[in-house]
Amino acid sequence: MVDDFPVLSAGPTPHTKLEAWSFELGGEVDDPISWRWEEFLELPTETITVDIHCVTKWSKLDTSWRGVSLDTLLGRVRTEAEYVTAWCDGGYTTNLPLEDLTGGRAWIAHTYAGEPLEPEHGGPARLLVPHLYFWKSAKWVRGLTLRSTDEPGFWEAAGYHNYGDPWKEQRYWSD
Ligand SMILES: Nc1nc2c(c(=O)[nH]1)N[C@H]1C(S)=C(S)[C@@H](COP(=O)(O)O)O[C@H]1N2
Ligand SMILES: [Mo]
Repeated sequence: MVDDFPVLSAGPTPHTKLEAWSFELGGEVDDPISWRWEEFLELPTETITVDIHCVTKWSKLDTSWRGVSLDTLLGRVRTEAEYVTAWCDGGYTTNLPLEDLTGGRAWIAHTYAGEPLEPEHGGPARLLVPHLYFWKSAKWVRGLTLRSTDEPGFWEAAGYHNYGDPWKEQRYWSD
C-alpha cells in the first residue's frame, strides 16, 4: 500500500488548455458527439471512493474522485460496438470491452480529493476504471473510439494483459 500517489506516465505530461479541450465519443457510433470543457462540467457528476491497483504492485485505498459516469456519456450515442479504445493527449491508448465501462463502473474524473485533478495525475480529466489495473485508467483522456473488434492499446501491445483484472493478477498476456 502507498500513502502518497505515485506518478506513472509513459511520456511527458501534456498541458492542454481548457479552451482547447473536448471529450469525444466516435468510431462506430451513429452520431459522434463531443463536449467542450464547459459543457462537460454541466453534466451530472458522481463522487467515487475506490481502491486503485497499479500493475507494479502498489495499491492505494479509498481514493476520492468526482467525475461523469460513462453510463451518462454512452447514453448519448447509439452503437453496436463491443470494444473501445480510449485515446489521450500525448498519444497514449488503452483498450477495454465496452461493457466494462457501463454499470456504474467507470468515470471520466476531473476532481481528486476535492481539488481539480493535477496534470501529473491526468488532469484536466482521466478515465477511472477502478475494477481493472490502473493502466486502463487513461490520463489526459480526450475520447473513446468505439469498435466492433478489439485492438490492443499502448501497454497491451507491449505485453501487458489485454483485460487486466487485479484480483486475478492479470498483469501480462501470459497471466
Ligand atoms: N495517458 C496515459 N495514461 C496513463 C498512463 C500513461 O503513461 N499515459 N499510465 C498508466 C499507468 S501504467 C498507471 S499505473 C496509471 C498511473 O496513474 P497516476 O500517475 O495518476 O498514479 O496511469 C495510467 N494511465
Ligand atoms: Mo501502472
